[in-house]
Amino acid sequence: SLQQSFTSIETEVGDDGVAVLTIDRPQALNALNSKVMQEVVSACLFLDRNHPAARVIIITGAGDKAFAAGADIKEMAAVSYAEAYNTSLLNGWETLRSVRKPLIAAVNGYALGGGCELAMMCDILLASDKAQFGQPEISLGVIPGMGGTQRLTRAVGKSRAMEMILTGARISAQEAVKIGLASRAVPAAELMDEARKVAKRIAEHSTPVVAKAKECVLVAQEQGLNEGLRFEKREFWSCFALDDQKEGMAAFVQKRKPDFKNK
Ligand code: CO8
Repeated sequence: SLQQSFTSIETEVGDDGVAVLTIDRPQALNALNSKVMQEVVSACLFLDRNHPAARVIIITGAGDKAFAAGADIKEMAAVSYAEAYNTSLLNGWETLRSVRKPLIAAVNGYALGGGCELAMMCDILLASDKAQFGQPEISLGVIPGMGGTQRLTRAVGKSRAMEMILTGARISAQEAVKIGLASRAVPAAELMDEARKVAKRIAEHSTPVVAKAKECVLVAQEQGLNEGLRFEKREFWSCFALDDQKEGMAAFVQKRKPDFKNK
């Protein structure tokens, strides 16, 4: 089963197609130690590949203080360069890139360092109005290492990314929305309802078509315009190989709701 022997995360799949994965180390502000990494990654892969009932995955943090206050500093403090290099320290997070189902970050509090980077690895970033974002690595004598220098720069542009990464200063949820890091900020008490609402809406659509759309948007972040347009066109054409395209367009013409079969 899904929850298996997880000890640092909680998982739950509703009958509405929405899975919620909660990082559950509130006493350490949900700091991302290697256990959390293994569990988040293996839960996401399982939900993605082996759990058709889960169509969208929401990632959030336990408690009302933190989404995740970064990689676990206590675990990293004594690591040598050789160990970091030889073990590909924290590289496991990159596995999340292979998840095809949409990931929504419901950022309920601090999203700092690796926490901000995890949120940015998700496809949609919703923030509680109490959330704070930052890349404070510089004040620990390191730099972001889970994609922060790349994804933050793409999200908010060079000058803002430089300011955050070089000063280590935190920004508010409102500021994060203003600069395009988060799509919306909502009152803390409404965050999970709002995230579910967005997730449910996505879950009503054809799973393979949603996956194609997600992949195309990610290509926009990763490749140049010509490559991206070529990729999009091919994915668009390939939609016509799906029964769901026939159903979606027939439903429109017949003025009824589509009944997607995900094939
Ligand atoms: N790691 C480990 N423990 C943490 C972390 C963390 N990142 N953040 C908080 N905690 C612990 C605290 O040590 C404390 O534990 P204890 O009670 O045992 O002392 C507990 O959580 C509560 O924290 P505070 O008492 O500090 O709570 P405050 O409300 O006073 O402060 C802050 C909240 C401002 C969020 C503060 O905790 C803080 O500054 N935390 C660290 C934030 C940070 O620097 N994050 C970046 C970490 S580095 C990183 O993420 C690198 C990622 C790149 C990896 C690259 C891999 C290739």
